[in-house]
Amino acid sequence: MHLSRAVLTAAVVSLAAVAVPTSAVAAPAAPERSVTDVVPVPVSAKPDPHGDFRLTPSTVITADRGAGQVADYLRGLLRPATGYPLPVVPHAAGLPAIALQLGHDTRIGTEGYQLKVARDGVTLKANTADGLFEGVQSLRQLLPSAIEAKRVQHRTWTVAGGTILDYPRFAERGAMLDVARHFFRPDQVKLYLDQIAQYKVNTLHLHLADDQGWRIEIKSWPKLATVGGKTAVDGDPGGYYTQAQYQDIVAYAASRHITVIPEIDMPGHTNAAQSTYAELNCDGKAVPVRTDTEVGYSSLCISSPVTYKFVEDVVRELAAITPGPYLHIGGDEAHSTPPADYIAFEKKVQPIVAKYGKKVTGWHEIAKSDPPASAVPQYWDFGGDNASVAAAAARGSKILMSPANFAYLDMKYTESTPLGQDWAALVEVRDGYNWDPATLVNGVGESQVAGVEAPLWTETIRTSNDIEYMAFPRLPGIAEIGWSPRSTHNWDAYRLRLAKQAPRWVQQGIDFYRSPQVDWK
Ligand code: TNX
Repeated sequence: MHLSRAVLTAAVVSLAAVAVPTSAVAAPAAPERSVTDVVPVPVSAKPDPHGDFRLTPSTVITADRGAGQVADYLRGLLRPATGYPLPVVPHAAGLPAIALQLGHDTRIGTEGYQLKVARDGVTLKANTADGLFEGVQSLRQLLPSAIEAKRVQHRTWTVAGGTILDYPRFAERGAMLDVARHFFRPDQVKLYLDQIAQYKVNTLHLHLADDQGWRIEIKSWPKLATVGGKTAVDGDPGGYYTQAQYQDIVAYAASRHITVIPEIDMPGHTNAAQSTYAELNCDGKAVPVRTDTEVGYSSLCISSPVTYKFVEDVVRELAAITPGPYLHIGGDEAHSTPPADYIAFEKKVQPIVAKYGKKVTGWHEIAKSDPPASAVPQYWDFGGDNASVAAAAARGSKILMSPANFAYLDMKYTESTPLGQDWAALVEVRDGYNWDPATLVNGVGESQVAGVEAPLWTETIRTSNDIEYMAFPRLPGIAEIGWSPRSTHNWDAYRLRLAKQAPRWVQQGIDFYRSPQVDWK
């Protein structure tokens, strides 16, 4: 049936005349956003349709002592698109406010928060600045996606009303960027930090050295960076971070409440060092430079004292510029190191890390060396039985979960994905979301899991757009697995929430993969 505009108008007028609420005439528009749409999904979220809060030019941000940095960050998020001043002040003095409060709430731990959005103001409470920061990431998603625009948008800014109580399932939600196969400049790393922080990722693991390139200045072995840093996969240009640049990245990460874990991979994946310094080879001859993508051919010289001088110098310098508690010592795919030598190497190197005040993390092969309970093996295999990993967990180690067939962001989505590899699996968005870190490895249950990490190896990845295409939309799924309670895990619900993130990525300029498994609209 076709009704003319005049007939429709008359119908609306007559309905209005009998005082039917307007919602009866126009189909009620589903709210664009709700506290239940946040990714990662909160522990509990109750929408309040009467509690929407409107940002205006007179809105202020109040901050308790200790909350100033997060308040400034929030202001920085909200100002470009609104153009409002949003001053950070100690007291609201009757003005509408977003209040950042620090307190003691035993339900939410060190990263949890409680958020209340009501008509007269927004209150965000946490026990720590980390918790406030994670709460700000939720608050941000309650605003229209246009809030992510870089220029002023003339429109209304409504924060969806309701309450959220939220805290993480696991302490560690990480991302890894391989800056060795291809080098990424500090500004590119910072961009990725900003992108991952919005999903409550709290760790960035930087894979700083591999066969094809060495990426961090070591003052006592200067050619590692200046010579070993020149190369990258396929003869592409390399690069390295000076220690000052690395510290600047670490500080930027800290401002996003992200801890950096630096990795020097050894005793394998060391060709860049061994082609630069002849004395790192058993025969005293430098090996040729390699920029192909083979793995497993290199090994430090396990019997040589120079090897341990090298390791100690690198560990000492890296520990001194790394405030986080962990150094990652690699340990994967050491196929050219005999097993007994591998154990001997680990037994010498792990105490060096401890000597410089850091805890050891490394790929799960390090579990074969009976590391101390403080060490965190990072599991990258496909799940099932792994006796040494289960034994490490039984001795008290927590295990970080990065199964290659689910969590590796360098795996292709489908056969026809232009970037990435497929040795572990094709990982569509649903595959990357549908696994449980607490049932992956036999003998490693919920309480023995440190968390999850999504590694991005970069053999085929050259640009920030490439990073974005592989990480989005899979990274938010790994972040949700790490943050949200298992009871909330549901693909059908997740894919709807994920679809609502896309307009935000468009505003942010994130070049994401439009998986056919998600109805992007
Ligand atoms: C395996 S799994 C590696 C890396 C490669 C990656 C490519 C593991 C710890 N190491 O050396 O870059 O596969 O997917």
